[in-house]
Amino acid sequence: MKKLNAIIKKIKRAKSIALFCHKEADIDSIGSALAMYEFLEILGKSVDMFLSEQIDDRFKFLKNSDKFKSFEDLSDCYDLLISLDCANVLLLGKFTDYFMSHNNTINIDHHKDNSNYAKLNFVDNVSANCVNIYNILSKIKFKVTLDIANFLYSGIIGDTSNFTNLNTDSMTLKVASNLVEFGVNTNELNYQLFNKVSLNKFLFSNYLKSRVKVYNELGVAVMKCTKNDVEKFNASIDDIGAVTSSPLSIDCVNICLMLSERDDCVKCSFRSKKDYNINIIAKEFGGGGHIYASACTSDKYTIDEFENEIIKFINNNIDKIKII
Ligand SMILES: [Mn+2]
Repeated sequence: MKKLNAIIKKIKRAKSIALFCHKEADIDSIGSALAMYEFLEILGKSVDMFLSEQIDDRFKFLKNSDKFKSFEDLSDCYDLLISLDCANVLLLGKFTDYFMSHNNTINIDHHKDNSNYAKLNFVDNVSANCVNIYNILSKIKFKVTLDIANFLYSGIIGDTSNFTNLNTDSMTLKVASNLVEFGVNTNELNYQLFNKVSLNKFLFSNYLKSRVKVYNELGVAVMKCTKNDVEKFNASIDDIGAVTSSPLSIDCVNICLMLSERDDCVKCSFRSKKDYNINIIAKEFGGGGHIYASACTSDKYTIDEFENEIIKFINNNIDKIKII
């Protein structure tokens, strides 16, 4: 409550506020920003939202999604900066230096391994950062609008994969239930965020799945996506993310990896079933995240080398990765 009061005090004092999502922003980060944007506008603040990249097409149906600004639009005019859903300062991408050099910053996040990099840190390890935003707004008795409810519900179903991930707890469902009472159209948001695909994306996802490699003795599945694949299907980073956890459906698979070539590195995203802490693997390679969903990158290995190194590590440490 003390932290909450401090946040509200900072917000009340500020005239102009900038909101920042993490790079490769997902719907939890974007939903958090859109909800805060509307809340702060209602309070009469001058607000801007910033993204490291262009917003993903899938999120363009959301109100105000066209209001996100890019690094080039950044100026020195903000009294207060707020990062949303960013576990560490490097995830702020191009905005890292700007954020760290400002003397009035707030970090609102839900990652357990958050590095508390802002002047004021509100970190609560709930299922989605949108749950944090909801909790903040409800504690100060702010009346959530239907638009804000839509943003927050979107972030929650994003980070819980529609209430199917292991992070889905009773608080998640209670908050979601409250948001539904504000009139959220769950069916429409579910279609927009999970089921709606273009033919290309449909084919891209089937292509990646068709090339899955299973290490039977380890219970590990690996999918790989090269730059060529992305080009061939005109896919986006988010399209890769949408396929990442799919091999967990396979009965003999406990851990899955999605390796993808990026401009300057290879990224590996991990997902696991209950009883497997894949954060250990991501950390070993300089990354981070959650117990059941983590990621790391490498700028020294090729995609095949990175796969080999990670498989080697899993092979040698499977006893540590398995939660007893
Ligand atoms: Mn999140």
